[in-house]
Amino acid sequence: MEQKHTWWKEAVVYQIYPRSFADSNGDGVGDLNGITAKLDYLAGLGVTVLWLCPVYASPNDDNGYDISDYRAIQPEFGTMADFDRLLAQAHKRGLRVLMDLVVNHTSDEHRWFQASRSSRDNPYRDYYIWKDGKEGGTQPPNNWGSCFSGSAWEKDEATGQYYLHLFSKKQPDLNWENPKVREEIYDMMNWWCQKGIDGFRIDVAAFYAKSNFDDGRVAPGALYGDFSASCINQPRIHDYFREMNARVLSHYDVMTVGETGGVTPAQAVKYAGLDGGELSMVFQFEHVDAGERIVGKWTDRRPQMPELRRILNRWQLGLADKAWNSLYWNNHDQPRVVSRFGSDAPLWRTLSAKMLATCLYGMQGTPYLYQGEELGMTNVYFEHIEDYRDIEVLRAWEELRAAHKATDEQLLRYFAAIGRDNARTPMQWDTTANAGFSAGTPWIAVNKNYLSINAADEEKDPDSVLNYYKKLIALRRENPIFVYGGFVPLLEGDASVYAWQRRYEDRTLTVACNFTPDTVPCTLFDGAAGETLISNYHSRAAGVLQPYEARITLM
Ligand code: TEU
Ligand code: CA
Repeated sequence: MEQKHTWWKEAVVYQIYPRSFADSNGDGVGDLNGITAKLDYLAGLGVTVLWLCPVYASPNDDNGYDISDYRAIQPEFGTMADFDRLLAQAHKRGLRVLMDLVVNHTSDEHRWFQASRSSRDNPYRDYYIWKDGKEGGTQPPNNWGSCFSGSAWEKDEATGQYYLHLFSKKQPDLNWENPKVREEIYDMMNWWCQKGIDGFRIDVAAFYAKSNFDDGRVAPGALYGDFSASCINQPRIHDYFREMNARVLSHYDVMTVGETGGVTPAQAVKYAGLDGGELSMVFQFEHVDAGERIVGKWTDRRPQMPELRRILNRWQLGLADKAWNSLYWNNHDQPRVVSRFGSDAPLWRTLSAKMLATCLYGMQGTPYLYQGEELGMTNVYFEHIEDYRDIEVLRAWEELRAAHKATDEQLLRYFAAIGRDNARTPMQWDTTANAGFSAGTPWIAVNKNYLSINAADEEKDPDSVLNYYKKLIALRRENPIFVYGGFVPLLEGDASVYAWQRRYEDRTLTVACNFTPDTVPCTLFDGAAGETLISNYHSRAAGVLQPYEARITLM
């Protein structure tokens, strides 16, 4: 099928982690009014859609991904009136707004779960997944481990049964088999759509359907079984998304992006096929999961470009004319891309951040920009466990130490390399106290490098990462080939250079990125009559790409 032209294919999405974006009242926590105050900055960047990580009422066990009321705003973030004002002010500037939809699980403090756990025969019991334990109820129903360490089952003494939580025990999984649960969710989604939001980013969208409750495979050295074979991409999931589409999404001009860890390109075509029966697009994880893992998800090894290329080319070609790709390096769960795939050493940071940007915006799909990525913000390199706030890191620290799976020093190295808090340190606005994020004490430490990496300085510097992003985003807006051009891989055996072409009508874009700090041979741009649209170097050298050089030409 041909790619039909739609606004969400042409969009550039900017992801906001509200806790860490801008604090308007000095309590150390970013908030809605803080975001509203920065809308001109965002519009100036050229992005067209904002995605807000959860701003709903939540006890904050997992920073808002544990929701206790889907129709209320977290008081730390402001009020519903503040939200309405943010939405109106964003729309006034031509910025659309996506909400985060977290409906694989609720908070254990949600009134549904409070009722559900109160007795075995209350009307909300089947809103969640309850099972008898094994061995006279003393052992969990199966061996599954939770994403945040420990068993995925918690025994609830009130009724003697176990409930399922694939994430923390304060995030009980909803029972999607129950049509009443689905109706409640569709009602709530319709309520937000009627408020005028422009779509949803859908949290752990591949996990809703559970096919069986058999023990999972235990990886070598792992403490628990893997739930994937029973809980990820199970056949019923597509019934749910087709139903959600019919009951909610198809009634509005909205976009959706499903967070689908564990999908292959073939599965993505089912979720995000061009027939539009389910979702607009999905987030795949293969490229951010590249590279060797040491203990569970933890590692400090760096992935190599050829593996990244194999993965990304497979997605570009696998979805071509069948579905639509999302393009991202960063989000609130990932380390900073310049630290992981580029180099944050002062000599290379700006060049490699621009190279990575060129690479992403040169592909086909909708790009997602995570707050601070446009500045080339880096990992924070916390040295002490006390610096961390993320439940995933804190639980892994406890569990892996107790089980002697790694030394303290190794764990701190892994967390520094890939821990989620690397993405969650405050946005670096300027050189004033706390990087201009807050007049109070930030809930998590500011990266010490804010004096040299911040938006105010980068606005003024024509060679900054920020101004490079503005240029890339403008190029995409002005040249439909960036959005709709087909993808043709080049130099597939090269160890250092990732290159491809895009073709649209009678034009050709050539994109090449040197992923190394070395000067490497490359003749792609020699003698070609193409016009350079963008590069992170002012001049070219014949026969080579310079360290971390990236270039896009148009013929
Ligand atoms: O993340 C889901 C997910 O599978 C992972 O990315 C997860 O963050 C972790 O890295 C597992 O090792 C989503 C949200 O993006 C994340 O912030 C939430 O913690 C999680 O769902 C639960 O709602
Ligand atoms: Ca605040």
